[in-house]
Amino acid sequence: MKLLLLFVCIGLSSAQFNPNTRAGRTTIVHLFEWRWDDIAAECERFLGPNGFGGVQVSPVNDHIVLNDPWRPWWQRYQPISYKLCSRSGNEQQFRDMVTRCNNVGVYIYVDAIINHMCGQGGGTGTHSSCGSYFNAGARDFPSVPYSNWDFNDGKCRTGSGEIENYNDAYQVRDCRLVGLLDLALEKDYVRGKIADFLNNLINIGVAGFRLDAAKHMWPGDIKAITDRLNNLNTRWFPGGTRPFIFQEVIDLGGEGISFNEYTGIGRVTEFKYGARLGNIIRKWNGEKLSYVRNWGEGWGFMSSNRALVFVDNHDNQRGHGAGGASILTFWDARLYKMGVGFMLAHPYGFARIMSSFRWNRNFVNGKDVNDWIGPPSNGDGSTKSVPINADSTCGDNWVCEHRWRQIKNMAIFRNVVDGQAFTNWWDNGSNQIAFGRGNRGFIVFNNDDWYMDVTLNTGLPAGTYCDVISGQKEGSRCTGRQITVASNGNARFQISNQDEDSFAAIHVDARL
Ligand code: QV4
Ligand code: CA
Repeated sequence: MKLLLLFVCIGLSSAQFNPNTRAGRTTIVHLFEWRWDDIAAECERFLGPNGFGGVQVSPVNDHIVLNDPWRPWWQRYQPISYKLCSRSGNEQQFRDMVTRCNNVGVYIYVDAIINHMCGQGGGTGTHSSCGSYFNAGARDFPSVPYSNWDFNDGKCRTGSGEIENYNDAYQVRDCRLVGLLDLALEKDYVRGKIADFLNNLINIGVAGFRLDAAKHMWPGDIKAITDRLNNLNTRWFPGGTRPFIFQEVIDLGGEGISFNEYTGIGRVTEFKYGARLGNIIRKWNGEKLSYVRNWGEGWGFMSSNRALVFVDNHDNQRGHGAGGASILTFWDARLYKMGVGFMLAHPYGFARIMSSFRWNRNFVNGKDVNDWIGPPSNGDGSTKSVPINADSTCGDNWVCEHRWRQIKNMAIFRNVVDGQAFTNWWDNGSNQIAFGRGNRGFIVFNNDDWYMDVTLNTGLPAGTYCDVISGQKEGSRCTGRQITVASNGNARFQISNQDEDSFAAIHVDARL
């Protein structure tokens, strides 16, 4: 009996590391600032048919509405209550989206802002997405309700009440992050309000949560809240399924707080991943692509089964958060596709693809002063719908990286090779590398400034394969490069550094 109990406990706790994606689906997409109606349509017309596992959505709850600057994207990181209305839509639209996406096997992961409410300078009134009244100065949020008993003002020991030193774990947790009113998460009442908010979302059908600003919450408080969460809705998930938890903890090393304080609760964002990959692919500081032979734990990253990995995120693609100038984004499209292609081919971590909107950057002294600009919107501040062009790209300044052929095909590649070992490594000692995933997939990169012409052992069965980067398999033909694998598994790869994309990938589902 004891053994059984032990297994049950391990089963319960370990399940929060499991993304809960449908079998054979390995990747989620952050549809940043998309409207619920558009996400539902995208699940049915694109994400389901192409095997994506899920969508991270922008914060779903009542948030402050700001006019100065005009409706910045970050207003949604300033909660006013836990009612489900935001710039992306109302509760009914949210419910419809979850049902429609779940029904095609694309699950929903909510960006949960539970460390704080709005900025201390948020003022008084009903300037919120649900029209809820609040008074930031008085810590009064009647639509929850929260009052000044529910905030950390008295607990913070810095003069300003704000975080002043990231090496002091107490400040980082108990003081205000950039002026955001810090919730007293040790209080049963506050934990209860947050658990109710998240359980309401679980009952609607969501599969898990991104815990925003997790570094600013005591691990014990987070655990006390996640332990109160219901199992997922059995309309779509097996009985006893625990919500997937991934915590935003920026840890590039050298701070007072470390990621491993959180890896017992759920997965953690591995920010070292994107920061180092950007350096390598940009070939900065003498970094070479051949160095990634031991990529993952070998580079000091957290264990693969605790890591949530990404090339860029909504913060560091615009200079917020961590990573700096090395971060690859859609603005550097050719390098970005290599970075995302590498992430999706390599077995380390659970992968998230960023899907962005374009804004008119304006660099002043090296900083983009337009980093606040919100999504494509109409004159009244409402967010524009996402138009899909005939060539399957998106219009109206929605970037839709997830729809780029190279990225969509690498998401499929990741599904095809899921569970297969990292094999058949080759490198030229510089920036040309290749590796396989068991006998189901193989990828080759040329990031040197010269032509690449090599014959490599792919580990794949003999046949004629379509390169899914320069094209794809359509019917009985390849629209791009064709690669012939001989009976001994060898194949010749000729990749020019002048090619549109200087990498090639083949897998057993793209064989003629
Ligand atoms: C300003 C001053 C404060 C002052 C305050 C008065 O800086 O000193 O006390 O006014 O009200 C916006 C403004 C910021 C302003 C703040 C509060 O940019 O200048 O403070 O509002 O009014 C996003 C944006 C922030 C934004 C915030 C709230 O990035 O710029 O702040 O939303 O709207 C650390 C954390 C990490 C965090 C990262 C950005 O460890 O957890 O910083 N990342 C997450 C999210 C991120 C979000 C938050 C956390 C906050 O990914 O998008 O910040 O929810 O590394
Ligand atoms: Ca806090």
